Parts: sequence; C-alpha cells; structure tokens
Amino acid sequence: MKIKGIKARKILNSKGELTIEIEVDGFRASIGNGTSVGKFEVVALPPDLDKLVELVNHKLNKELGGLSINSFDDLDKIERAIKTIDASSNFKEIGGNILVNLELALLKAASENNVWKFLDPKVKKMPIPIGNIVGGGKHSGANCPDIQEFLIIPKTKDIFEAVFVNAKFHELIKDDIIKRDKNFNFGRNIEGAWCPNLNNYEVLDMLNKFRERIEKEFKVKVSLGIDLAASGLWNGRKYQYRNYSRFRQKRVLSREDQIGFVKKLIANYDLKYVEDPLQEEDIEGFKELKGDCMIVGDDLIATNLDRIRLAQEAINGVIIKPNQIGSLLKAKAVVDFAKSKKMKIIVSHRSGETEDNVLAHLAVGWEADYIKTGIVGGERTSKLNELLRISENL
Ligand code: 2PG
Ligand code: MG
Repeated sequence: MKIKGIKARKILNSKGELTIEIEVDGFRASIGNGTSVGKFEVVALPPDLDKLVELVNHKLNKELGGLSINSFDDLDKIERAIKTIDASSNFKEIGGNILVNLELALLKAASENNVWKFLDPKVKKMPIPIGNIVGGGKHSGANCPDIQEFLIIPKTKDIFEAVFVNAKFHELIKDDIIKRDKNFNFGRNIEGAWCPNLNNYEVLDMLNKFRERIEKEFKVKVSLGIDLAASGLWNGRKYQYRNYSRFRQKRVLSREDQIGFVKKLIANYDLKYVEDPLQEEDIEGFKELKGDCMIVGDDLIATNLDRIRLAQEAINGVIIKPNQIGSLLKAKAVVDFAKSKKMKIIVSHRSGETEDNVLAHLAVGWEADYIKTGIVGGERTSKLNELLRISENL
C-alpha cells in the first residue's frame, strides 16, 4: 500500500490521561502508557502533545506520504525517515508511542486490519492470556499489597477456555475477598484487578486455596505468578514494603533479603511465573533466582536488544512492550533473540491502555507464548475478545 495521509489526534487512555492516536488512510492505532515505567525505556510521549500532533499532521505527513509499505521489513523506511526528525537515543523529541502507533496504523492499513496475518500467515499457536486477579504496588492504593500483580496462568491451549477461566477466577474470588477484608468495596485498580486491604501473604494464601476450587469446577489446572515490579519498591539501597506480612506493617529488605523472600514465595506457593523480582539493574540477582520457575524481565530488559543480550543468562522469559523501545522492528528483534535462546515471550499491554485491540495481533503474529492484558474493563477485554476472533481463523 502507498501512504495517502497520516494524521494524529489527542484521545483519552483508560486512566483518563491524554495520549495520541495515529491514523493512516483511515486506519487508527494507539498503544498504552505505563505507570511503573522503567529507567531503560525511551520517552513515551514528550509533554507538549499539541506540538506532536502538529509535527505528525504536517512534517511526517509530508515526508512519509507516498511511501509504500508492503511487508513488515518496509517499516525500516519509516524508521530511517524518523531518525532524521529525532536522532536522540530515547526519542525524547517525538516519543516511542508516536512511532509505534504510526507503525501499527501502517500495518493495519497495509493488511486491512489483518495485522497478525500480515506478520505471519503461518502461525500455529495462540498466546495464552495471563490474568491479573489482585493488584497492589504503583497500580493500586497505599492499603493494598506491595506486589504489583498477582497473576494466574490457565494450563490449557484452548484460547476460549483460557479467557473464560481467567474471567471466572476473577469474578468468583470476590466472595472470598469479602470474607477476608471487611472494608472491601469491590475496589479495582487501573488494570481491573481487585485491590483489597490485604497483605502479600494473605493474597497468596487466598489465591492458592481458591485455585483448587476453580481447578475442580472448570477442570483446568491454574498456575500462580506475580509481578513484583521491584524497581518500584527499591529506594536506591533497599526494598521498602508497606504491608509486608501484616496489614500496615512496614518492612525494609536488603538485596539479599529480597532474594530470600522471593525464593520462599516461589517454594511456598509453587509460583510458576515471577516478573521483575528485583530492581531493574540487578542482573546478577536475577541469575540467583533462575530455576524451575519462569523468571521474567520487564523493566530489566525494556524490550531492548542490548539489555537482553546482557541479561540472557538471568531470565527465561521476557516481556515485550513495543513502546518501551519505540520501534516495532526493534521489538521484533528482541522477540527473535529471545526465541533463539529458548526464552518464553510475553507480549504485554501497559497499565494505561486504549480500546485498540492490535496488541492481540502482535501477540499472535509473533507467536508469543503468553499475552498480558489485565483482566476486565473494555480496554482489557478488547484484546481478549480479539484473540477469540483471530482464533477462528487459525
Ligand atoms: C507491568 C505493566 C503492565 P506498567 O509492569 O508489567 O502491567 O505496568 O504499564 O505500569 O509499566
Ligand atoms: Mg511488569
């Protein structure tokens, strides 16, 4: 396809913040923004959004208009042109979200909304959704647990079953939360996960017990996982907890204590997935945790090929968030490298999302093992529902 027109507009994300969507020949794309943003990420959006809209509508529209995009690799033409506008290493002038949204809109236009097929028409498997059941950390209020995400992974290859079991787990556990937290008002955090006034252990105990009920009722095994988003707990020297093992019990852990704490959680709760257990610079610490449990790098890697090369011995799973690096080509290079090292691929949303469902297409087209897309709320279910639609064609 030949680009006829590129347009940008300000829209709202799920947190009510302004973000920018890009439209190419009538096809729109917008990817999310983070709340717990890692230090190795590029700038998502520079502060002056009006200036960005202007830049896209005039300069980019003029310079890129007429270019042909007929394959994923053709995005290179776009990335080279962008470099002449913003040559900084962290895209501080133009922002990672603008670049990724532009590329996604181009892929939508080139494929008439069949992005997954455009990426790889021969894909054979669907990514399994990881459900975010209970939340804490930076995604929730101060009386919630310190761990950012308490996750479940249904052990099934049937995508409908996986989506359904995650949703049922989230819906039915509400009654158990009410029993444990008398002040619970059905509060949900920015990703739709419940955020009760409970400490980290209480939540894990509850999930562990509850999963037995779900496994029996729906005949699907369910694994537990967590995203500690530990850079958010790190003050530069220690890890700071506010609801450690009792509600409102403050606790400070050294690096060694944190490693011991995570090892205990993995053993005691049979965790199969642990994301960012340590702060984003501690590659050596991640190595100490590697074992049977999947140890996943999010802030640690920031979808950056140099970072994953450095940390390749330290993790066996990697989060892919295209706006962390501001380039679909670079994100794909991380996917390819991770696959060559037999790591698991988890394509992930951000905590501030839009209703765009294109993330589901990336996860399918890149044959990711898992997709993280929260749990409920239109901006989360839009991706899950799109997975169900895509699966009809596989
Ligand atoms: C994470 C993400 C998504 P954020 O830490 O994995 O859940 O959060 O988008 O706030 O970085
Ligand atoms: Mg994370």
